[in-house]
Amino acid sequence: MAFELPPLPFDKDALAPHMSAETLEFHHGKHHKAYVDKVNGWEQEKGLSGLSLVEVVKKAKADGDKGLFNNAGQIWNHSFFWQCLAPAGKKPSGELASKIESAFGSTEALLKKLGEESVNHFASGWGWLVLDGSELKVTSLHDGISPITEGLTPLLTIDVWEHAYYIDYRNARPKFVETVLNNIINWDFVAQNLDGQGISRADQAAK
Ligand code: MN3
Repeated sequence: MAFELPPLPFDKDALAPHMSAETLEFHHGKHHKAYVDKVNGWEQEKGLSGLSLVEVVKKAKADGDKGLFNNAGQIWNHSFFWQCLAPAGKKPSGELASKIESAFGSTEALLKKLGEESVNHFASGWGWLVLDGSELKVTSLHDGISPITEGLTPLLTIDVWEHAYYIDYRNARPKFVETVLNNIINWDFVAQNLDGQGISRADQAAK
Protein backbone atom coordinates (compact mmCIF):
# COMPACT_ATOMS: atom_id res chain seq x y z
CA MET A 1 0.00 0.00 0.00
CA ALA A 2 2.04 2.95 1.30
CA PHE A 3 0.07 6.03 0.34
CA GLU A 4 1.96 8.96 -1.11
CA LEU A 5 1.56 12.67 -0.62
CA PRO A 6 0.23 13.81 -4.01
CA PRO A 7 2.02 16.82 -5.51
CA LEU A 8 0.12 20.12 -5.60
CA PRO A 9 -1.57 20.68 -9.00
CA PHE A 10 -0.07 24.22 -9.15
CA ASP A 11 3.16 25.99 -8.16
CA LYS A 12 3.50 26.74 -4.48
CA ASP A 13 3.41 30.50 -5.08
CA ALA A 14 0.64 30.38 -7.72
CA LEU A 15 -2.23 31.20 -5.34
CA ALA A 16 -0.60 34.21 -3.66
CA PRO A 17 -1.66 36.60 -2.28
CA HIS A 18 -4.89 34.70 -1.56
CA MET A 19 -3.03 31.66 -0.23
CA SER A 20 0.69 32.08 0.37
CA ALA A 21 3.54 29.71 -0.46
CA GLU A 22 4.23 29.53 3.28
CA THR A 23 0.68 28.35 4.00
CA LEU A 24 1.03 25.69 1.30
CA GLU A 25 4.43 24.61 2.64
CA PHE A 26 2.84 23.93 6.02
CA HIS A 27 -0.65 22.86 4.97
CA HIS A 28 0.44 20.50 2.18
CA GLY A 29 4.04 19.75 3.18
CA LYS A 30 3.41 19.17 6.88
CA HIS A 31 -0.30 18.75 7.75
CA HIS A 32 -1.37 16.73 4.70
CA LYS A 33 1.89 14.74 4.82
CA ALA A 34 1.37 13.95 8.52
CA TYR A 35 -1.97 12.25 7.73
CA VAL A 36 -0.27 10.18 5.02
CA ASP A 37 2.57 9.15 7.35
CA LYS A 38 0.16 8.31 10.17
CA VAL A 39 -1.98 6.00 8.01
CA ASN A 40 1.10 4.35 6.43
CA GLY A 41 2.40 3.66 9.94
CA TRP A 42 -0.77 1.61 10.63
CA GLU A 43 -0.49 -0.57 7.50
CA GLN A 44 0.60 -3.77 9.28
CA GLU A 45 -1.13 -3.22 12.63
CA LYS A 46 -4.53 -2.46 11.09
CA GLY A 47 -4.29 -4.80 8.08
CA LEU A 48 -4.47 -2.15 5.38
CA SER A 49 -2.23 -3.78 2.74
CA GLY A 50 -3.74 -3.83 -0.73
CA LEU A 51 -6.58 -1.44 0.12
CA SER A 52 -7.23 1.78 -1.78
CA LEU A 53 -7.59 4.96 0.24
CA VAL A 54 -11.36 5.00 -0.19
CA GLU A 55 -11.47 1.36 0.97
CA VAL A 56 -9.44 2.30 4.04
CA VAL A 57 -11.85 5.14 4.88
CA LYS A 58 -14.86 2.83 4.46
CA LYS A 59 -13.25 0.02 6.49
CA ALA A 60 -12.39 2.46 9.30
CA LYS A 61 -15.99 3.67 9.40
CA ALA A 62 -17.34 0.10 9.45
CA ASP A 63 -14.86 -0.86 12.22
CA GLY A 64 -15.66 2.25 14.28
CA ASP A 65 -11.93 3.13 14.16
CA LYS A 66 -12.10 6.91 14.65
CA GLY A 67 -8.35 7.53 14.50
CA LEU A 68 -7.95 5.72 11.19
CA PHE A 69 -11.21 7.15 9.84
CA ASN A 70 -10.20 10.76 10.48
CA ASN A 71 -6.59 10.41 9.31
CA ALA A 72 -7.46 8.54 6.12
CA GLY A 73 -10.41 10.88 5.49
CA GLN A 74 -8.05 13.81 5.88
CA ILE A 75 -5.70 12.39 3.22
CA TRP A 76 -8.66 12.14 0.83
CA ASN A 77 -10.16 15.52 1.73
CA HIS A 78 -6.87 17.38 1.26
CA SER A 79 -6.10 15.62 -2.05
CA PHE A 80 -9.55 16.69 -3.23
CA PHE A 81 -9.20 20.23 -1.83
CA TRP A 82 -5.97 21.02 -3.75
CA GLN A 83 -7.72 20.01 -6.97
CA CYS A 84 -10.52 22.48 -6.12
CA LEU A 85 -8.07 25.40 -6.22
CA ALA A 86 -6.51 27.24 -9.16
CA PRO A 87 -4.93 30.63 -9.76
CA ALA A 88 -7.39 33.19 -11.14
CA GLY A 89 -10.40 30.91 -10.80
CA LYS A 90 -13.03 31.52 -13.49
CA LYS A 91 -16.79 31.39 -12.93
CA PRO A 92 -18.98 28.30 -13.38
CA SER A 93 -20.30 27.79 -16.91
CA GLY A 94 -22.39 25.33 -18.92
CA GLU A 95 -24.28 22.55 -17.14
CA LEU A 96 -22.76 23.42 -13.77
CA ALA A 97 -23.88 27.05 -14.04
CA SER A 98 -27.46 26.05 -14.90
CA LYS A 99 -27.58 23.55 -12.04
CA ILE A 100 -26.31 26.22 -9.63
CA GLU A 101 -28.85 28.71 -10.94
CA SER A 102 -31.79 26.36 -10.48
CA ALA A 103 -30.64 25.24 -7.02
CA PHE A 104 -29.50 28.56 -5.54
CA GLY A 105 -30.60 31.32 -7.93
CA SER A 106 -27.09 32.43 -8.89
CA THR A 107 -23.39 31.70 -8.36
CA GLU A 108 -23.25 34.67 -5.96
CA ALA A 109 -26.08 33.16 -3.91
CA LEU A 110 -24.32 29.78 -3.81
CA LEU A 111 -21.05 31.38 -2.69
CA LYS A 112 -22.89 33.31 0.02
CA LYS A 113 -24.56 30.14 1.31
CA LEU A 114 -21.40 28.05 1.14
CA GLY A 115 -19.46 30.88 2.75
CA GLU A 116 -21.91 31.16 5.66
CA GLU A 117 -21.99 27.38 6.16
CA SER A 118 -18.17 27.27 6.23
CA VAL A 119 -17.72 30.30 8.48
CA ASN A 120 -20.36 29.09 10.96
CA HIS A 121 -19.12 25.49 11.05
CA PHE A 122 -18.16 24.95 14.70
CA ALA A 123 -14.50 23.97 15.25
CA SER A 124 -12.56 21.85 12.72
CA GLY A 125 -14.00 20.60 9.48
CA TRP A 126 -14.88 21.31 5.87
CA GLY A 127 -17.52 23.22 3.93
CA TRP A 128 -18.88 21.25 0.97
CA LEU A 129 -20.91 21.63 -2.19
CA VAL A 130 -22.27 18.16 -2.92
CA LEU A 131 -24.73 16.27 -5.05
CA ASP A 132 -27.35 14.48 -2.96
CA GLY A 133 -28.84 12.24 -5.60
CA SER A 134 -29.20 14.75 -8.43
CA GLU A 135 -29.74 17.73 -6.12
CA LEU A 136 -27.03 20.31 -5.37
CA LYS A 137 -26.61 20.97 -1.65
CA VAL A 138 -24.37 22.96 0.66
CA THR A 139 -23.27 21.28 3.87
CA SER A 140 -20.38 21.06 6.31
CA LEU A 141 -18.77 18.02 7.90
CA HIS A 142 -16.65 17.67 11.03
CA ASP A 143 -12.99 16.71 11.37
CA GLY A 144 -11.98 14.18 8.69
CA ILE A 145 -15.47 13.11 7.63
CA SER A 146 -15.81 13.00 3.87
CA PRO A 147 -18.94 12.95 1.66
CA ILE A 148 -17.70 9.65 0.18
CA THR A 149 -18.93 7.79 3.28
CA GLU A 150 -22.10 9.85 3.68
CA GLY A 151 -23.78 8.83 0.43
CA LEU A 152 -23.01 12.23 -1.10
CA THR A 153 -21.01 13.14 -4.22
CA PRO A 154 -18.43 15.84 -3.47
CA LEU A 155 -18.18 18.71 -5.97
CA LEU A 156 -16.23 21.40 -4.09
CA THR A 157 -14.73 21.81 -0.65
CA ILE A 158 -13.09 24.42 1.53
CA ASP A 159 -10.92 23.48 4.49
CA VAL A 160 -11.89 25.46 7.60
CA TRP A 161 -9.47 23.85 10.03
CA GLU A 162 -7.45 26.65 11.65
CA HIS A 163 -4.24 25.40 10.00
CA ALA A 164 -5.79 26.36 6.63
CA TYR A 165 -5.85 30.09 7.39
CA TYR A 166 -3.83 30.97 10.47
CA ILE A 167 -0.61 31.94 8.68
CA ASP A 168 -2.26 34.25 6.12
CA TYR A 169 -5.40 35.38 7.95
CA ARG A 170 -4.69 34.71 11.65
CA ASN A 171 -8.09 34.07 13.28
CA ALA A 172 -10.13 35.66 10.45
CA ARG A 173 -11.93 32.61 9.04
CA PRO A 174 -14.60 34.75 7.29
CA LYS A 175 -11.97 36.69 5.32
CA PHE A 176 -10.19 33.45 4.32
CA VAL A 177 -13.42 31.78 3.18
CA GLU A 178 -14.61 34.83 1.22
CA THR A 179 -11.22 35.26 -0.46
CA VAL A 180 -10.82 31.62 -1.48
CA LEU A 181 -14.39 31.24 -2.77
CA ASN A 182 -14.23 34.43 -4.82
CA ASN A 183 -10.73 34.16 -6.26
CA ILE A 184 -9.13 30.73 -6.49
CA ILE A 185 -11.80 28.09 -7.11
CA ASN A 186 -11.12 25.70 -10.00
CA TRP A 187 -14.66 25.61 -11.42
CA ASP A 188 -13.54 23.34 -14.28
CA PHE A 189 -12.67 20.69 -11.68
CA VAL A 190 -16.01 21.26 -9.89
CA ALA A 191 -17.83 20.76 -13.23
CA GLN A 192 -15.91 17.51 -13.89
CA ASN A 193 -17.20 16.16 -10.57
CA LEU A 194 -20.79 16.20 -11.86
CA ASP A 195 -19.97 12.98 -13.73
CA GLY A 196 -17.21 11.71 -11.46
CA GLN A 197 -14.16 12.51 -13.63
CA GLY A 198 -12.74 14.97 -11.17
CA ILE A 199 -13.28 12.65 -8.22
CA SER A 200 -11.29 9.88 -9.86
CA ARG A 201 -8.52 12.44 -10.48
CA ALA A 202 -8.47 13.24 -6.75
CA ASP A 203 -8.57 9.52 -5.87
CA GLN A 204 -5.53 8.86 -8.07
CA ALA A 205 -3.77 11.81 -6.52
CA ALA A 206 -4.45 10.34 -3.10
CA LYS A 207 -2.59 7.07 -3.76
MN1 MN3 B 1 -6.22 21.06 6.24
